[in-house]
Amino acid sequence: MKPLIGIIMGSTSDWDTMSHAAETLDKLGVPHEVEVVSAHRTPDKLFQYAEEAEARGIEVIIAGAGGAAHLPGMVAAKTPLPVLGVPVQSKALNGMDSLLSIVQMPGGIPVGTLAIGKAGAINAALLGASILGNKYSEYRQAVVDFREKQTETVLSKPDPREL
Ligand code: RP5
Repeated sequence: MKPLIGIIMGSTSDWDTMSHAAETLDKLGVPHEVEVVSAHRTPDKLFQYAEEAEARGIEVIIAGAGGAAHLPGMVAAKTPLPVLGVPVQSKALNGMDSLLSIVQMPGGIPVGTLAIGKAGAINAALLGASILGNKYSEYRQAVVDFREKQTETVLSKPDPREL
């Protein structure tokens, strides 16, 4: 199936985090692609990816980056598609640098920014699927089912000592 969500990241070192977005989309059955696209190491590739994504059929872009994390903002500047940013936890500043770089976009070019690290990657996938769910009923249903299963899991084991 043609990918509807593009997961991109600034470096292969971001994969530990961004793999959680891909795994979540796998669970939801949402077709996606994964690629390293660096704002500062491969700037021309970044422009090309952002400019061509919509025409290739991509409808949502999830962009993860760490440190001085330009990738989500620069991609958002070059495409009208919704861009969801995942701040990767950096070693030096624990991801606060990534978070502030991604979330503090000046008015005019939004990046929907998620939490730092694994939680942000999972939620970016869920939010991406919800966005697709406005158009594709199967992905809306997949998100509803995911939530129901999550609720059942919590309710079925209320005593943490039994986990
Ligand atoms: C950013 O720099 C990447 O998104 C990554 O989080 C960070 C460090 O990259 P590496 O030096 O590990 O390749 O561009």
